[in-house]
Amino acid sequence: MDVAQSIGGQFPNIPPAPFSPSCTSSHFSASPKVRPYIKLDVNQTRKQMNEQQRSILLHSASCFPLPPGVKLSYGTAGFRADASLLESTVFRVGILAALRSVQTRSVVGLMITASHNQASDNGVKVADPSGGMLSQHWEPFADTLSNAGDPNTLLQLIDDFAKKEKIPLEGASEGEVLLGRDTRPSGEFLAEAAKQGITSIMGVNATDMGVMTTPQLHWMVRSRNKGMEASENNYYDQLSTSFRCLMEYIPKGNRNFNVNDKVIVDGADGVGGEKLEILKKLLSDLSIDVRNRGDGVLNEGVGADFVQKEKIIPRSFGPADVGFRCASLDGDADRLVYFSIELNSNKIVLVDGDKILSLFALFIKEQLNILTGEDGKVNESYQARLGVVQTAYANGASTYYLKQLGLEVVFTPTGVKYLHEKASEYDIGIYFEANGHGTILFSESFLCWLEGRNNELTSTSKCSEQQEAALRLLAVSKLINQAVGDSFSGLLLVEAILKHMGWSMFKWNELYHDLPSRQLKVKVVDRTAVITANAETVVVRPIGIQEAINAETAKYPHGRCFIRPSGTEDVIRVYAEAISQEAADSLANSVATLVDQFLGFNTTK
Ligand code: NG1
Ligand code: ZN
Repeated sequence: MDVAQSIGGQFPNIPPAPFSPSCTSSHFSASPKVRPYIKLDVNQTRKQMNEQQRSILLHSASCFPLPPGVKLSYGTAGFRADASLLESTVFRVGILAALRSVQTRSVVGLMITASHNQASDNGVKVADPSGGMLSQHWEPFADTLSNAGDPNTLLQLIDDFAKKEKIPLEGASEGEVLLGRDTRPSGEFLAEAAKQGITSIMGVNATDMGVMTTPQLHWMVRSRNKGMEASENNYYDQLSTSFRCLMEYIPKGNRNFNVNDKVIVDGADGVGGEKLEILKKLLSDLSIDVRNRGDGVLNEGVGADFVQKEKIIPRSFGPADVGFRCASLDGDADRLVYFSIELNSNKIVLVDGDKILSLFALFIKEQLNILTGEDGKVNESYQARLGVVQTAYANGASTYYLKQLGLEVVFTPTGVKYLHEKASEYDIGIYFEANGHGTILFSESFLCWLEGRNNELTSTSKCSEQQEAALRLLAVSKLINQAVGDSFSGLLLVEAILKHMGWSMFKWNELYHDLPSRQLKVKVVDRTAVITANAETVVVRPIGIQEAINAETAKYPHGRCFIRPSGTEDVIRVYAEAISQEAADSLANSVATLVDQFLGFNTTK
């Protein structure tokens, strides 16, 4: 595109568009696509369509000016900020998602959510055709695009990027972006901005899926691109059917074991509560009592992040719930933690993502052993690789436990985009963040082998222990979301495994004892001044701070401490672990003071 030509909108050969949006309101109505109808002669098509595309982009971009002084970055999980600042960013991410769809000739997703953040925030992220996070090599483009100052600069950036990435923008392209949002009040108007962005790329449709959980949208994108049925009902069907299948293969001895069939779920007053109400109707063998379904303030004193970080009973839970298994989802239902309520206290016993991961790893390993023998050799030509992926936030006791089980444990930086990528290198890759975000990935080749093995066993040793193990693993691969961490599939898998083992939550929690830990946040002048290495365990900038952290940590027996800039909040996070809670608190506080001295407003001087 030649931007200079487009200034002033001088396109003599293009007749006026029959439909043209006006920018009188900052919020578009649910308008159709911004796509003028033009009849062109064949030889002119390529050039003319280019100009038409340019004119559409310039026009729509002029309707979404950047708020002054705002600079956003794609971060750990897309853009997040106060919702009032996000309209122009969401519009631009709409353009990006459409370009990604055209380039990959696949369906792409755009989710409007700020997950566990406060209700007044919102955010936007893109689901790639695989259903996973946006390819990381597009993130720098997301950053520059979202911060481009004026329509012409925006146009130039799109043009340069389209040339570099060989994205055809001559008008003959096709694409589709599925658009989802959580229950935040700002979601609706931001979805309109996204639609305008998406449809500013000619040939791309925005399909509004309405309110849904983040994992549902990712699941739909993945299913659509695999040519599978991909409606919300198909999602519920797949989860409930595979859960039923797992329950069918509970070992006979454990079927009547006294495991309470009820779980109480805190929906964080977000989208998870209302959707779980739909799913639970399809489940027998499990009773789900859903609390915080959306009538209170989202994420305020409720939800997985609150429960994990504060370790306090969430709203709507109380003494009557002592003795029950309780679980918390986050605002967009991609995180899951369990907890139980302590008698005569406002404290909870937390069973976090690390313990969910450990339960899953134990179960999968057990089933693989039944199927393939202790040495993991499936047959002469196939060796199944089982791997576990964690971040520096994983409690040291969980890592020790997993390694004791003989599992391969690897670390990545924070953010599921890194964990997911690493986990996909295994035949079965299990990843979880301590905060409860994670899933289990099965490789296509392993699933193919598993199907074959199951067929073989059907003819040679039907209903054998081995065949049951194969069927269980196949059911897990269908139950657990292959696109992204999903609190619903996580919840159902935990419930099925506890039943399978005949375990109470107490027994599960006894797998290992967490080392006491503390997380703090420190406000600093510029969090981007902190640069880390080695999966975020070492700070390389500013110079000198890591030595100071090391000196502080050395004062605590078995102490561990690291800092990193948050990708979702404007803070530096401090994590400390030690042999007692007092020691962990003291280490975290001392390092927070160091952070303030090196980077902050020096309030602790
Ligand atoms: P940041 O703000 O970058 O720490 C938080 C979580 C991540 C991840 C993202 C996305 C912690 C310490 N960090 O990221 O693990 O879940 O949010 O939601 O929990
Ligand atoms: Zn979330």
